[in-house]
Amino acid sequence: MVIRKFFGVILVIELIVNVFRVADGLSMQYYLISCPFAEQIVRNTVTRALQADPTLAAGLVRMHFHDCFIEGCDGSVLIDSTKQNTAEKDSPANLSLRGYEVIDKAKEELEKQCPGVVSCADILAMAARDAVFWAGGPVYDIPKGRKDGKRSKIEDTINLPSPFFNASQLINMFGQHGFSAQEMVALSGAHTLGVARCSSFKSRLSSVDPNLDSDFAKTLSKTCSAGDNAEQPFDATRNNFDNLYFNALQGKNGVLTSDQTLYASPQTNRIVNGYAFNQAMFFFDFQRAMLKMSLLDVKEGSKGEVRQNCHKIN
Ligand code: HEM
Ligand SMILES: *[C@@H]1O[C@H](CO)[C@@H](O)[C@H](O)[C@H]1NC(C)=O
Ligand SMILES: CC(=O)N[C@H]1CO[C@H](CO)[C@@H](O)[C@@H]1O
Repeated sequence: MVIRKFFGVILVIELIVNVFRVADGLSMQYYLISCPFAEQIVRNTVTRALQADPTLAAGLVRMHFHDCFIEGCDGSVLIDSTKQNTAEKDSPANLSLRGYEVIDKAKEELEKQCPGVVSCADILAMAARDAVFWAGGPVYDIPKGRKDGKRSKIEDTINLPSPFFNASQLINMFGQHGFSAQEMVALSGAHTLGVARCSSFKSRLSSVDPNLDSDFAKTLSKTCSAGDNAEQPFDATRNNFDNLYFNALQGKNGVLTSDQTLYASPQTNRIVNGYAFNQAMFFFDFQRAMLKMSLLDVKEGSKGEVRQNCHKIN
């Protein structure tokens, strides 16, 4: 009797595991059995970190983007360089990635609760999602089950878009990852958070740029008078996720060439106007595009590992 009950319970557990974890693939409930509080642990860690420093929301969102565009969303952006290998994070293109310590903190908590289970790639994807919501943006669920990659090379970072790109080049590069022009513009809306440093836009100031408002050009010059690392917020509310970024583009107050080109180019102008007019539409498109981005070239099952320490491969 007892034995039959015991096997019954095992059967039910197996059933649940099979229903929610489709082979090695990703799923919404991937950690339901193996680490039921994974989502809460990440969310609590992110919340605490952002309460202490709200500017880190931008850092987490940008880090997830850089992770996904190089080698897929596999935590490669988190790996440290070694004597034999210069990693992505030491590329000039990584510029000023921020928020590594938030991922480390979440990983530490997760390793206490369920050692060796939750990948760094999943932690980063969840943290970016939670940061968007914390800053006032849309809420959305993402599948989990990404495995961590074993490659992180500085030369791969040429696959990141340049702030000097025009709209055709942006459409082209995002197109290579399967995104439409509309999705590219929606994702660029992440620049509603955070700042750019003078070195990323100062070349715009050396001649008169017809796509740059003359008063805003003075603002940028003033920022740059404090040096190459001086920070210029992308819009008036750097820690709030809203659609003011798109309103800024309409006023020729875009910070990067790659921002302002979205308004200047006939290929994307209407999309910018749409998002500037309708924040709900921006939020809707953004969360769908982020979900899509979070699935770029993910490594499933034995194609990757769960790193013990997000800074290095096992
Ligand atoms: C469309 C092509 C894109 C280009 C050319 C681009 C370029 C840049 C550059 C140059 C900076 C400033 C870095 C610095 O000066 O320190 C920046 C910041 C940022 N980017 Fe992008 N980006 C693009 C798309 C995206 C996407 C798709 C996301 C996320 C979904 C994103 C999220 C961010 C965030 C949040 C910041 C602010 C970071 C901070 O304040 O720490 N960007 N981006
Ligand atoms: C965008 O840049 C590329 C490469 O520099 C150039 O060939 C192309 O003509 C540019 N497109 C527009 C619309 O300016
Ligand atoms: C060129 C550059 O800014 N590289 C930085 C990339 O990120 C790492 C880790 O934060 C920094 O140590 C590098 O200086």
